Amino acid sequence: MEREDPQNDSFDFLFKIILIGDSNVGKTCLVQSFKSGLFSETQQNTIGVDFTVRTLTIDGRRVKMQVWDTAGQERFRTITQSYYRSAHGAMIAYDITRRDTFDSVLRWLHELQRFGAANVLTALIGNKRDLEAERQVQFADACKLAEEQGMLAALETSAREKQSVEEAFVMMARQLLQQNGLCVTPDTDTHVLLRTNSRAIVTGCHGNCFI
Ligand SMILES: Nc1nc2c(ncn2[C@@H]2O[C@H](COP(=O)(O)OP(=O)(O)OP(=O)(O)O)[C@@H](O)[C@H]2O)c(=O)[nH]1
Ligand SMILES: [Mg+2]
Repeated sequence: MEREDPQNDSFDFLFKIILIGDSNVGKTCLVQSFKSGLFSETQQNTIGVDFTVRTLTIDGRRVKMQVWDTAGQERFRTITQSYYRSAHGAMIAYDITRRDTFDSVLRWLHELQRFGAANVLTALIGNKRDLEAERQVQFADACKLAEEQGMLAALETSAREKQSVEEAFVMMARQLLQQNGLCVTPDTDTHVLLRTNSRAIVTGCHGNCFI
């Protein structure tokens, strides 16, 4: 996979990804890390929905990722729900140091099922894995939930340490390419990552393209 060429805005595929989950789990920081590699300790709460774009090159195809970063605060729920319908993929994020944010995941999933497209691809993202000493959610519990709910994968990330953030978006892009009939070659970096803090739940076309 190559980095984005800012001079070239052409693309072969356009995928819309929505980030949902409780307030302060780190959705905006994850998007910023994906977009620019930057992290902010004093990130403001999102008002409504923010929009970011980054084009990835995967197996020679230019894949434009339109990322919709939604507000987790309850008062924005009506606005954020209106963005669900057009999403091809959804990342449901929780904070590994706050059990209540993990307990909310099912509620977010139900909202997605209610307002989103029927075949929307979902991944479960446990963020802030740099705060291991404060961990309240075991990765095994996340894998179990993701499996029960037919999600693509469970991953743990750190926006602060830039751990597995890029991989999470690339994984979504690869699976969406596969759904469009393209069998993409496995990513060697993702291969290593998936053995440690991530588990692919759904296997891809022609066997398993992730693990
Ligand atoms: N230690 C640590 N802190 C993080 C990480 N990601 C985000 N944070 C912090 O968590 C807080 C909330 O991050 P945001 O990205 O604003 O959370 P959000 O989910 O977008 O919140 P809303 O916009 O209200 O829905 C900020 O203080 C961030 O600095 C991470 O990976 N590790
Ligand atoms: Mg935010």
